[in-house]
Amino acid sequence: MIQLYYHPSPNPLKVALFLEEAGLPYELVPIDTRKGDQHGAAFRAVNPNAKTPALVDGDATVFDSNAILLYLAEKTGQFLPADTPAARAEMLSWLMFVATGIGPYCGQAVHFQHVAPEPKEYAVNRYTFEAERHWKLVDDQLAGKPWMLGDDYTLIDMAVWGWARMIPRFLGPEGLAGLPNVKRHLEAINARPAAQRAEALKERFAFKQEMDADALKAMFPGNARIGAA
Ligand SMILES: N[C@@H](CCC(=O)N[C@@H](CS)C(=O)NCC(=O)O)C(=O)O
Repeated sequence: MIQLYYHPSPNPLKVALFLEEAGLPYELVPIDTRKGDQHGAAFRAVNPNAKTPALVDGDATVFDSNAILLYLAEKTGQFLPADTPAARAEMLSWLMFVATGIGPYCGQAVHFQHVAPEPKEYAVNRYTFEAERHWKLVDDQLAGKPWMLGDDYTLIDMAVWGWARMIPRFLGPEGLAGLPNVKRHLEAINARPAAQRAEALKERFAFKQEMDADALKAMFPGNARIGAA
């Protein structure tokens, strides 16, 4: 049985979506990052980077959400583009774009807008600008086609969905208005039963909601070096 180390946040959600879409049996191992579970020895043995998600499948252990998506797609042969060098090149390009662009810039845009102490104008501007620029590239890619790679729903659509759900949190309540193709794509995935099941997984656990001093310490241990909360 596959074990998904899970917290109801954007990167684990993409993997949950894949597992639900593929109909693979799996169990959840909750990692409450606001309580510091990610730093425990048991989880660090699975993911030395101490972040969710991670996945164990028999003797295979894989961490980093986009690596997990590729692992599952290759394992099952599902949600992959055509098996040609050109189609695989396009898929890998967008997967790495999500891994190195969408994820980090959106994550930092959330962090600096909602968590970081003042002064933060420079960082808010930089990460919000870059997040918006990345989403405009996704919007352009989706123009005139239903899915990121064309006519077929693939792992790239799932990778994009994890963070697209959060756009209002870092581009504001009207953030999707300037991204009509992203909005249409997000709504199409949200309407899928697998996405609704993935979103509902959080109801199974009582994850900590408060971003109190202990949660800040668990999630941003580097703050201690500068005496920040
Ligand atoms: N590159 C990693 C990033 C993972 C990541 O930042 N996960 C967040 C949740 S979306 C997390 O576990 N945060 C807790 C922490 O940083 O302590 C991936 O794509 O899986």
